[in-house]
Amino acid sequence: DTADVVILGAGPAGLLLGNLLQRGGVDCVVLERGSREHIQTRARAGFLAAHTVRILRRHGLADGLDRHGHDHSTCEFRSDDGRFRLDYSRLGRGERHTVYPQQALVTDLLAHYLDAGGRVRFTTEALEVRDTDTDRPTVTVRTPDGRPAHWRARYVAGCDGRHGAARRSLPADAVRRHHLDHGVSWLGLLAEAPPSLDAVGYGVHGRGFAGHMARTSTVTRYYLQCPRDTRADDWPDDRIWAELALRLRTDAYGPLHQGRISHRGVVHLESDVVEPLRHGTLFLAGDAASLISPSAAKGANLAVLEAELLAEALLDDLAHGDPAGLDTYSARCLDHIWRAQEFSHWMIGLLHGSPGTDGEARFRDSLRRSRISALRDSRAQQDWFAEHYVGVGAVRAA
Ligand code: RFL
Repeated sequence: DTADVVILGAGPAGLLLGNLLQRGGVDCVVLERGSREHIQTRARAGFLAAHTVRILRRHGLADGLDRHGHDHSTCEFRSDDGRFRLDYSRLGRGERHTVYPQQALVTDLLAHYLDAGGRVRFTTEALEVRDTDTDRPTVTVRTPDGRPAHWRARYVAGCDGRHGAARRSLPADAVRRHHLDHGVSWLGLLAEAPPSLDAVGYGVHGRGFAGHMARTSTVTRYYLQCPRDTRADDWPDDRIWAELALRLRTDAYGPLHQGRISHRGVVHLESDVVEPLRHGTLFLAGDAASLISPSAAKGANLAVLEAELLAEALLDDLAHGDPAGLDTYSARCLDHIWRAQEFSHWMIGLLHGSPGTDGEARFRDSLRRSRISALRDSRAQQDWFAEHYVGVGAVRAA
């Protein structure tokens, strides 16, 4: 089988790329390990940056989020020092988030792509990408009936996430990997309950961080910092609600709407970046290029930004014979990626205490407390926060 561009992975990155290439008249195919049902129900992100929404609107792919998404512009911090709110639509660049579940975005992108005649192969796992230093790279896959098959391409776009085949196929001596384990784990929860605050809630507590994020009018995402060796099943619903109540200080600030916990999973806060995002005719985008801890809700937004840059560069090359965009793709993305990584890392420091009671733990806790009070009191700090919190990647001065 052949295609000009073989795209690995039908997440936000792969499907946006597929849409843009298909419209540009490029022969492409998306190979996805999971089933259609799997990708359309996999709940992950929900907060889309203003820049992400602009990209989706520019390409006519925002009908679902314009109909069902809702604006979000406030976060609330609760700590030993009381609580305060920031309305970030009145700070920084005055931008808002749009809350729209990632699985709904994936469903929309897939529908648009198929409507335009796009090709997808579900339950088709990429195993290896070979000959990436030639102009005929080959992807070896396992087909739905378990047999091996090969796809030949002019370019391969690795949008298959951190554990995908694209990353695995990079020669060790051709890329540098940067990795940081933040030493923090979260229990990620979905509750069948309406949001309890009209804000993102950040509970900073001696027992650990707790977070509240709206998803829809009937579903709320919560996070609870947990020990690294936690198994999700260790936490029955009652224990979850009791711990959320403590850390979000419901005795002082009012109760949470409770409901069945429909999903629980442990997320280790880790970040990594592969540099460069290219080897020959293989390009990486989204989580395959850079994993970012979910502390600042940047992952899906970076995936969309990178997919648009990659689509433009591939179209320039394939339709107009101009490879300049492909040559600068990695450097342009890395600029955005490192800015997002830096902010995300800062957020981790803002939200988490240190385990232990020694002098170092006390020192770090005091730094965190001071970081929160600066955010509460300094308008300059609030503007900086708002710009990076709702922005994605490198935001250049106008
Ligand atoms: P995805 O979405 O993981 O899609 C990759 C696709 O590739 C498939 N795949 C393969 N296909 C073929 N062959 C293989 N060998 C394959 N291996 C994998 C997979 O089945 C999948 O369909 O990557 P993409 O497109 O790069 O998008 C990245 C985002 O999904 C991710 O960054 C975000 O979900 C991160 N994230 C958040 N990002 C935000 O911008 N805002 C948020 O509010 C937010 N919340 C979150 C998050 C991630 C979370 N988790 C689970 C880590 C909350 C959580 C809990």
